[in-house]
Amino acid sequence: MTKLAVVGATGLVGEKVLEVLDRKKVPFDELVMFSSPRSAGKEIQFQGKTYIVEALTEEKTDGQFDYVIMSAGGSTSEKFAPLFEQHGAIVIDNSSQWRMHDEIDLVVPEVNQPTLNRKIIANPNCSTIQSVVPLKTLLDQYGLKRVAYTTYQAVSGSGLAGRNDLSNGEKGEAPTNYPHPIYNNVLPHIDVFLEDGYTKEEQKMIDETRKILEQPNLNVTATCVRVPVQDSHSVHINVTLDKETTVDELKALFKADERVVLVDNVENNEYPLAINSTGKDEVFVGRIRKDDSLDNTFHIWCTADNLLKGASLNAVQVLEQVMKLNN
Ligand code: 2RA
Repeated sequence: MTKLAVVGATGLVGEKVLEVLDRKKVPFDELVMFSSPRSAGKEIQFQGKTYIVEALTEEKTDGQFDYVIMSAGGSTSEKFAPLFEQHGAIVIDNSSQWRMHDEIDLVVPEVNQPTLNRKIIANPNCSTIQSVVPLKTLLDQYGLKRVAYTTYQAVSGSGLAGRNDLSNGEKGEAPTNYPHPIYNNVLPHIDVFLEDGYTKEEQKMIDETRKILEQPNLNVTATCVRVPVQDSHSVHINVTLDKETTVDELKALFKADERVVLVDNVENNEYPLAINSTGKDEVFVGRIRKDDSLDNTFHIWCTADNLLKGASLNAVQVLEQVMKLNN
């Protein structure tokens, strides 16, 4: 008897989690959907049944759950994930709350396995998830010396409000979620600024890349940018390898690697595009070029659906991974 909880079931990512659970026919015997008190009572149709979303309370964490997927923000996860864990559940959390805790696994199933030191597993940041998949391929084959990211992140990464700001902007209305208009604009500002001038989003990519790839001394830097795109993040990865190789070798490597989809035929204007990634599970790489300004350095363009592989799909893949470990 497998009992599953989805916390944040009425949110943008939570809705996608349900969609992926259904599409992948993840096996469970009982499902409970939780939300904040504000959204409690909402009816959700799922696999032919009507579910009434319940307000999450401390008492309800003692519901004999085997697995919990949380997409409800850091403060909710800080309070409730340990309670679910104490009552025996394995918790997969989409917030940034637990990611950098030493004893907590930070998992991208194509890259690493959970140790389950704790029964809380953190889902990485969306722009990190899509980037470490091709980087793992390069790490295993050539070793990594340095990574410089520039991201072009969709507004859905900031939730429904981001989408509203994009559509409001089209109507010429002032933004609610961003410090400046996002419509017809590009904002080098995601999350809050830190004392060193980096943003929290940029620091997340740096710290999480090192943790997931188990490369604590890897030289990583990042510039994270919000662009007026509804869904799917694009990331420019400038990567320096430990060993020599060629563009053709890299293309052959990615073409043969089932963890990514190579889209790289510039003669035909074929390269990864956000609009072609939306709704898809895969991580797309292309526009692979040599960077002659540094030895063994290459440019890679990477896209993925930030709500799927960047969040809900990765969380469900982690669930499938731990279900396998438990059987
Ligand atoms: C964003 N990665 O895109 C952050 C959180 N989802 O806003």
